[in-house]
Amino acid sequence: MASYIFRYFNVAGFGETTRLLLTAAKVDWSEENPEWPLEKPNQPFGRLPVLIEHSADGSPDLVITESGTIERYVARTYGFLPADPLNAALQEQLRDRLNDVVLAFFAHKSVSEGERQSMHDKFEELLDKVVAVHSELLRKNGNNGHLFGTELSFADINTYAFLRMFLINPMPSLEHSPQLVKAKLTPEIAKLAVTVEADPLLEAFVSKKGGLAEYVLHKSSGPRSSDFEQGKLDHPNGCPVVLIQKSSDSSPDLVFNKFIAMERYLARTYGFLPADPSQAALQEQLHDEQRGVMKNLLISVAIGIEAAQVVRDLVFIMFEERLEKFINAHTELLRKNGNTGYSFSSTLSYADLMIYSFMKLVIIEFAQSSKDIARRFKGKMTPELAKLAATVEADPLLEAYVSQRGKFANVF
Ligand SMILES: N[C@@H](CCC(=O)N[C@@H](CS)C(=O)NCC(=O)O)C(=O)O
Repeated sequence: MASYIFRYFNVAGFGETTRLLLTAAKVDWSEENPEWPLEKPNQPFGRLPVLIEHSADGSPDLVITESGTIERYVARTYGFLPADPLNAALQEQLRDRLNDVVLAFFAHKSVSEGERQSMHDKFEELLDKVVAVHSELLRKNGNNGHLFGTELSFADINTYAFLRMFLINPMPSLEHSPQLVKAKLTPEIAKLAVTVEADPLLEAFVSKKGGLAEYVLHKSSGPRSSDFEQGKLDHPNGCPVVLIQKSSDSSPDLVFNKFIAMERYLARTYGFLPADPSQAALQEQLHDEQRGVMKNLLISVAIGIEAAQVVRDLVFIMFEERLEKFINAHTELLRKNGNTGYSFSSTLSYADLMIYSFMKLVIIEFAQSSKDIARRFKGKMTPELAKLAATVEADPLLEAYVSQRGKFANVF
């Protein structure tokens, strides 16, 4: 098997896709960071990157330059680009378009103050377009975190490299880019980033160079998860959870002790509730309905054995009716959304998280305290809701949660 030397500067830049491809291809390769401009005359076109291939049979080394050419050569050789020209072209055009965005970014940095704004607008226009096109392609591909098919491809790697270049450790000239690019990320693109990083072929790369999760999982410029603390209120009747958002300046910490306010604040801040009020209300009303079911359920548990049988029966019937309505309405919603496992569109939303945690509470936690209710609830479960549970748990955004708290979807 051939081995490789990859020559580039010690930055992501035009080299990151090739590094990722060589890593994913599991070939023998090393990197050289030449002294510059001392080594400039020794490069075929006086610029980097350059790839040197030592063949296994002793034939002369192959030296190629131009980042796009190198990337395609490695991608084709190791099966990250399809052999079929049309399907390959569909991926290659994405790479060229991403490259245009990078060039537009550098162009706006290098012009005079007077021209900067219009060049910046041009860069943003190109960036918005690639974000929209990539997000649409990801949705069309079933939002599985891949742009094409179900496996890591040239297009996935390229897009991921683009994100790394702007988000992680940018060069001095990319100084303000992380906030700008981060603000434009869509859930589909964030999912691509976590999916690419979770690919075993890239394990070595990610563990050596660090991952993007911290950057892409927080789409807004709101606080990071590390800025939160879960506190305990000395509450006489339980409900001890409180969320404290620590302030980074001298302003006071923000303390929430009402579940709904807390959940909606987080959901809005991190893009799990749409900004559009009517779209958000569609999700919020589901939660309000779920609270109604929960209240009925708690009454039927609290009423205990002291109450007359007829009262207990009545309360239980009311609970079951409301529960059935709730389950049917949500099942219908899932069907209307193409039974993708998501309640709305093709990404994780507040509604998905709400119904998931409700099912978990009633089926798993009630199995300890109120076996009968847990059994009845489970009996009413529909395939659509079971799929939602599995989809939520398979979402890379919840990987850390699931690995810590276990899978609930196995119950079905
Ligand atoms: N079109 C070339 C551009 C290469 C390029 O601009 N390389 C820069 C680094 S990103 C370089 O070598 N700069 C040093 C120099 O020009 O002396 C490619 O995509 O490979």
